[in-house]
Amino acid sequence: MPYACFLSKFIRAGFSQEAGQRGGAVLAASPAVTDNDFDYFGDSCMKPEDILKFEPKVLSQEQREFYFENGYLLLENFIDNAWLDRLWQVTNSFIEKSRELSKSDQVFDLDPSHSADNPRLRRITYPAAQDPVYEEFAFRGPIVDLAEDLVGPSVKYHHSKLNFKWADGGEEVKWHQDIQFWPHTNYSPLTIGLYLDDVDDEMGPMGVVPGSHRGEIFDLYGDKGDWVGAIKDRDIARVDLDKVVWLKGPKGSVTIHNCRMVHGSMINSSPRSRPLLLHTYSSGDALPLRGVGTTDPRCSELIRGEPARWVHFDEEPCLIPPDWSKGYTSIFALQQEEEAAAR
Ligand SMILES: O=C(O)CCC(=O)C(=O)O
Repeated sequence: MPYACFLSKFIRAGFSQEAGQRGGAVLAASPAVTDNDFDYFGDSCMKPEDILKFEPKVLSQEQREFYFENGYLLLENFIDNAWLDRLWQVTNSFIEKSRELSKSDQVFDLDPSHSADNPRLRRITYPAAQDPVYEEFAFRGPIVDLAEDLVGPSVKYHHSKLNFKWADGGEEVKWHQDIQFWPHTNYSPLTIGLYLDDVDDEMGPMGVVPGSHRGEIFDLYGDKGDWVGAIKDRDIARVDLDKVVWLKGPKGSVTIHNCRMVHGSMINSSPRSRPLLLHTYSSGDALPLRGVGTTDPRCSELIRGEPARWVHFDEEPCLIPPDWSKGYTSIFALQQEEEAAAR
């Protein structure tokens, strides 16, 4: 059943926020199951209704239902200062290292105006593969519990990145959906972002369009047939951008968005940078397609639960991206190159 059809059935069945009381009764009548008594080796696949039957680790049942219905969550102050201090220590060491570089490489994606005196990083690629602190955070940190509550009980890691959006003009990320960059057999993947610093409106917070994860999957190729990684103007007209929610908050706040969510962010016009550490996870029964869409060395590694014996295929088709197995820079580079070519 396509995700959208499932969602409408799920909502009709009484799990929606509007039907809160009825939903509560349904949930109360269905006691939480444990990994041991759930037959996920059988013919079932991990759809929202199955995931919700498991006892949550950190989220409330209302927050999980909100995520499935709206496609996103914002959790303010979710990560404590001890973690933030450790992550900042390693992040500062990467910023220092970047001073030695004059052009982007496989780890550092640099803004065109980057220099040794004035480092301007756009992105660190696959941070979890670059340093043990990032690795611990991605594979065993508190966000893995969040992933488990929304895709579990089996969770697979897909990739990580640290988007800086540097001060005074850090680039925008145009409206797009993620799943076309790295198609999977189903639409369970989600991305969890951590703001390493306080983020306000001026700093280019992540913007999401609630419910758009239940809508169409857009073509991210441009009119010349080249990949632009952004939704075309004439297509975005079909999305209700009046509904955009800007996800901002104090440092330690966490954003979560589904892989079909229409999202983006504006230029950072403030004098402060906006480091957002992002990790993508999927249900254990989702397999990445097309050369897996990332060269993260630990892509598709199972980090919670048991390996799936059956793969879950959603019947709704997904766009196939170009073959990036020989190299991928960043969404910033791809979207900005397209802009330059159009000028
Ligand atoms: O950094 C951001 O604001 C958004 C990043 C994003 O959407 C992406 O990298 O796919």
